[in-house]
Amino acid sequence: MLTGNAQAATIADPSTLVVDTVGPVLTIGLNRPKKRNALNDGLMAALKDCLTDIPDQIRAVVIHGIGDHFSAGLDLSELRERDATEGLVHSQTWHRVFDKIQYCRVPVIAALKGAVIGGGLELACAAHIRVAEASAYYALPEGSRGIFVGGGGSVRLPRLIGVARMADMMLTGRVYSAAEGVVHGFSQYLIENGSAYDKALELGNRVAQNAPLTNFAVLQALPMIAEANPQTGLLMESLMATVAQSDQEAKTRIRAFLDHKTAKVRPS
Ligand code: 1HE
Repeated sequence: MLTGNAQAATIADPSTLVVDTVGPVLTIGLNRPKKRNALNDGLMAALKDCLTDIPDQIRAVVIHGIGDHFSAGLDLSELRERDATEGLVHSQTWHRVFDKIQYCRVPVIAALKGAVIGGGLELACAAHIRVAEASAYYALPEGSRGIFVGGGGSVRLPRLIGVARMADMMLTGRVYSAAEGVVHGFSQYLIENGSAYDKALELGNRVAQNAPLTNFAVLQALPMIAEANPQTGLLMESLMATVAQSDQEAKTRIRAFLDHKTAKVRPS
């Protein structure tokens, strides 16, 4: 039986997000700058609602932080009140919210700056692309707070940076800079301060131009293929490739290339 605290987790607080539409991109700003965008129950419920009802015309999502930081992670003032049962419910609630990012219909890009800590890092890990400005830094202070990651971090982060690096972060409190982060897989992009949002928007507009089936294959099939045993993975790949190339959109795009009507692939 859930107690009052666990049930309260489902009440969304819309003021904790700033949501906007920029062309085909939905932008979601974490909006608790005075609390360094710490993730409280109201924000998590609002994020879930926002990701559940993505309008049809949206082709990409950008998640960013309002203020100087992406997110300081779990709102520790709420943690104080939970017992074990509520803690389990809370963790699984976070899993469901971050699953909505990972399994979103459209690519999700996280624009990172300042603190990307604990649950904030877990949120970023669920996105498909991470863009970090030079100010971004990554930490998992759960170890020193006597807790453990609970938002899918132990599943997603080792796949990006490795178990040993994550264990070191949790055991010793090691903090990685944005420059180190791009080398070790925390982010795919490293850019100058003040430009993470614009870069994420640019990438959002870029991925919005892809064939929807390509984005579907990359978001839904690729991660499962990568986790499957090789024989299963190869079969899944063949099936996905066959479905994608039989789509009219693919035929149109390949025809355009053969007719010299599309840009060539050049070094950037
Ligand atoms: C918070 C939180 C928070 C800030 N929960 N209130 N996360 C952490 O352990 C990170 C804790 N936060 C920090 O280390 C620092 O706040 C920052 C490095 C992120 C920013 O420092 P600074 O000097 O810019 O700000 P500040 O003065 O420390 O914080 C401003 C306010 O935000 C202050 O509240 P105020 O009422 O005194 O103004 C802080 O208490 C508040 N604040 N971070 C609650 N996290 C699913 S499991 C996931 C587990 C985790 O995420 S553990 C990691 C938690």
